[in-house]
Amino acid sequence: MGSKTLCIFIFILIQTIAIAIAQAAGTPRTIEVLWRFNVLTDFPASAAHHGEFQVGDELLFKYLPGKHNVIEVDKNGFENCIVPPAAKALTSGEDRIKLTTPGTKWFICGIGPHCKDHAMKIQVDVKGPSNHKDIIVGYEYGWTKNYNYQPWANEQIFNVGDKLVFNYKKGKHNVIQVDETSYKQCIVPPKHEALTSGHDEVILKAPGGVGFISGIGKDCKKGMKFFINVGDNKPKPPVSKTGRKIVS
Ligand SMILES: [Cu+2]
Repeated sequence: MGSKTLCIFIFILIQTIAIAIAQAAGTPRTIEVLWRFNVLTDFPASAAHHGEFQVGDELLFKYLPGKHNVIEVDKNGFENCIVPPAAKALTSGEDRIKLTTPGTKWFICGIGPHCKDHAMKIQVDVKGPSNHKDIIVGYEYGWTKNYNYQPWANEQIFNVGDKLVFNYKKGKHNVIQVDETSYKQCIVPPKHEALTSGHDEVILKAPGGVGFISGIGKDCKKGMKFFINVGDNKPKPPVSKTGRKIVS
């Protein structure tokens, strides 16, 4: 391999890694909108392909300059195709609009009857930054026998909205949500719903104590159980290094 080839190879490698890191970090994206007749019906499908819109993302409206324009409006303006008197129309044909706040945004074309008769309008739901996290039970070991889950659980911080992910071989184990007594004594409650997919996700919906066990064979007695305290996700008073609350 010549040194030039090697250089190109390394260059591509670095770029690939950079893109992968950017995607993993949820870096703001630019989402193209083909701004044309019937975009109202076209857009949702192409938008769904991108997943949820996040604060920081940017919309790029593409069209032939002079043919159309882009005006941000309110809900009423969107539904009734009303161009506000003081509206600032974007007209470049490659108009970029940064989504800076969460909530619903509305855009219409202000030329002729394009909005009313040709469905040149879109609605975009922008999600705010989320502090909910995915918590993989047992890290890379997953949900398995002969792993002591309580120490693992004690190392985590659980809050309402967080998602627990149980990974295991389907059929080998399952996941049952239980109370503290059932957790301690490995009792499968008579009325229960077991998760059995092998990749089970549980969103923590309420604050307080909750336990999880495997209801198969001796799984629970062999350590497949843990009990956690779910926080309410509200800001806490500062805690000193010794773990005591600071009283002012
Ligand atoms: Cu138009």
